[in-house]
Amino acid sequence: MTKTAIAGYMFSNESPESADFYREIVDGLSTLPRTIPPKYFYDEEGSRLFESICEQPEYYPTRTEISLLEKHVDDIRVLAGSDCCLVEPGSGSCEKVRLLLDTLRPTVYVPLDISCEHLKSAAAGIAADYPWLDVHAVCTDITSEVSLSFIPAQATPVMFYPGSSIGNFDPEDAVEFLACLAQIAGRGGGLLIGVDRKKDHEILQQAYNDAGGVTAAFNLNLLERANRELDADFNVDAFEHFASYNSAAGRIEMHLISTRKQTVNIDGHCFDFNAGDSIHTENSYKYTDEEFTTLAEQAGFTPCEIWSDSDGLFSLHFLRVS
Ligand code: AVJ
Repeated sequence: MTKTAIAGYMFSNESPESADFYREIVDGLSTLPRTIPPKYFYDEEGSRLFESICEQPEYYPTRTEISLLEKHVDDIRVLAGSDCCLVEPGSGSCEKVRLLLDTLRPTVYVPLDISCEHLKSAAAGIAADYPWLDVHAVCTDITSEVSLSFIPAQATPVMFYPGSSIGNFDPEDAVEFLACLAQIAGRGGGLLIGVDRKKDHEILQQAYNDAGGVTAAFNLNLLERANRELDADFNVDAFEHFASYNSAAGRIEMHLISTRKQTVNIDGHCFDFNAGDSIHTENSYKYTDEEFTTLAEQAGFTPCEIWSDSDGLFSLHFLRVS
């Protein structure tokens, strides 16, 4: 683990990224259905593409959540309390938290992310723009164990998990992850979380098949990344982006589909594909408010407040550890 500290800004690195990518891609392609975990989308290029997805007209979650945060920041402040420590797992570009900082005035802001360079620059940007704020960034895989022993004892931890990233977990795993957030926050701690709602399938379909092809590029970047970082020889032109709503499961599924019969080599491992064979790269579950509240209750949270937009596309929940 490496640590870098300047006044008011601290960075810790706990991420052994590349080795895990190699193991998980080889394991994921060795059994059917073939899978690659979505956390590997977010290398530098993937993080950049994700930010571009958020600006696409079809991708409503980001702008809808931003307007909810802006509209309800005073209510959020009341629920978060006057001495909170804001912890953001999967902080990405640290943009949304800016909507909260001036009003919440947390003692410490703790962004956690798997993409180290992206995290470093985003966290340093926050430290520079909010000189009164202590920023302690930790580069880590948030699905692994995270210890935040440096959080001041008197501060109330408030976990901030925007973007409906909870949708990447299967419901049982979501409960387990939420229970980890409850554990980090501790009794009386808070959780402010964005959840994408179930809705008209056409709206969902378009949000994951934008006309600009950015989501397709984001999906295909997984293969480019394997070629860049591992000794892989994916022919990226021989795979196609596919995203569709699976209404039985209540989730958008993203796949990469082989357009022809081909063999891919990854550092001596061979993987055969027929035309039409899929690599399942992401699930994005959609929840009614009732469904999500039930999951959160199973994880040890008590619901406090739910905000939604007038079209009912997205919901923002504040919960407290029971
Ligand atoms: C970051 C997981 C919330 O599921 O909408 C966007 C990722 N994938 N477009 C989502 C994503 C394709 C996004 N999350």
